[in-house]
Amino acid sequence: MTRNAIAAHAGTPAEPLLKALAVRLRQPLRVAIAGKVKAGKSTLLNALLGEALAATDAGECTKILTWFQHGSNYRVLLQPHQATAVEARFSRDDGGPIQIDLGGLGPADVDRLVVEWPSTTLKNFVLIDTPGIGSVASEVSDRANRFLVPDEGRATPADAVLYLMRHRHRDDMRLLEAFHDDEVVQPTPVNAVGVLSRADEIGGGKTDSTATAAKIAASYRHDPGLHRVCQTVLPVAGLLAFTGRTLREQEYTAMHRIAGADREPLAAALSSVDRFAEWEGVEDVSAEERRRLLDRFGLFGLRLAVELIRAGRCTNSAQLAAHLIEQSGLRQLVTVLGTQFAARSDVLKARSVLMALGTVLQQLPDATRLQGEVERIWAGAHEIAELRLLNSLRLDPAGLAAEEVEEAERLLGSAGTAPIARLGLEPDADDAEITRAARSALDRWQKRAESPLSLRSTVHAARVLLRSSESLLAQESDG
Ligand SMILES: Nc1nc2c(ncn2[C@@H]2O[C@H](COP(=O)(O)OP(=O)(O)OP(=O)(O)O)[C@@H](O)[C@H]2O)c(=O)[nH]1
Ligand SMILES: [Mg+2]
Repeated sequence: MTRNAIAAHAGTPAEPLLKALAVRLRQPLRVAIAGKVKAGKSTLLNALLGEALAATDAGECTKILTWFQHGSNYRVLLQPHQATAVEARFSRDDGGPIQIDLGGLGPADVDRLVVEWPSTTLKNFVLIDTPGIGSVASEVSDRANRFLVPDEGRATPADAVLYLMRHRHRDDMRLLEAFHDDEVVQPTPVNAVGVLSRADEIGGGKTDSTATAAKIAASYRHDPGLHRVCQTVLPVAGLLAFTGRTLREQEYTAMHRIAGADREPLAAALSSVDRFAEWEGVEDVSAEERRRLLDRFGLFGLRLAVELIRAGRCTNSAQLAAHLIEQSGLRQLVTVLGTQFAARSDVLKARSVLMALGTVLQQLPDATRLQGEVERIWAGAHEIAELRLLNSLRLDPAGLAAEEVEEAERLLGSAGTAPIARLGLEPDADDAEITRAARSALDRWQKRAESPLSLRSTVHAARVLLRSSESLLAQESDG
């Protein structure tokens, strides 16, 4: 399709754009990490990468849109506004975040940075770190807003979005709703996943914080406002995940010494950040080391590590690392990324490309034929019909009862695109069970589609679901 379009527009102003779109189809899925200022975006990105590439806390680079993509060499490109990209100098100390030299430019002069880095995660996803929305400098958040919620008619450069929220905030809701303004152009529940970030801090960093965060996230999942705009909300403590993935032997040794202190003074020291910083109770752990441990673990992480070591559940650094990662919720997030984003990668990318292609074609005088082709692809691709229905059911149940909506969403892949997930079967279901369930879904939706009593919107939804059931049956008989 893009090849046809390129041939038809050779030599016209559209050609370079169309070529760029063709390249895009061959690249990994682009996932933007968005959210308000200091939501923990860069820390989560580093946790996903397993190394500290993105700058956290202060620094100019936190105010610039930064793309992290796989490359065989280490390279940083700086793209100024309305000028050609140049290679930027960078340095990195001892596994810390990369320091990028902006060559005398300020954050406002830079459109984006592209960091190319050899990384397994980046082979599957391009990760895009966005500046905090609602930051003090309004021009910074404007830039992030423009990127995530672009002008009407322009496709967003990201195929999917992880939206970090620290607690439900009016601004979060506004932004998420803006995502949803246009079902076709903006990120929608299909490609937006909510993250209740810095989950360890919820409930004052008590050791049951993550359980509290899980409860809050579950209640968000059933919140009709949020359900409309992102498919699920997961609690994640990015800092614990990052520290777990990069834990050093000497950090374990220091935590082991701390855990060996007398119970009462230790508990008092762990009651606040200041107390821990001032505490002189362990000879071999200096004030500087304590400050560093606070940065790495957070108060909750310190308490957790002490508890685990004292209980004899972590006797080496690998075990402590594994516990931190487990508590962080990173595994669940990666699973969702895999089932919701990676499994749909092709269709999400195709969706972005088709949207962009439609926009390019609208601007050309002689494009009617190609535009017709784009529209036919839109209408004909069942995967795209599934995504659209999944989105629209969140807004309007199309005359279906609540249980039917639940079944329909699952069948459309809301909980994963594997047949077992779509049919809501147990993981050990055998082929015969899958076939039986698919056939029964097919019968049900066929009845709905053919019933003279069904509304038009119900008929439309039932037809899409019918095709989804058919393709599950076909997959089973092929396999
Ligand atoms: N306790 C705790 N602290 C966190 C967590 N994630 C991030 N932080 C801390 O929160 C601060 C901000 O984190 P960043 O990752 O820079 O947040 P950001 O959203 O990228 O911030 P901006 O880019 O400036 O908007 C840092 O001090 C982090 O150490 C977390 O899961 N738990
Ligand atoms: Mg940041």
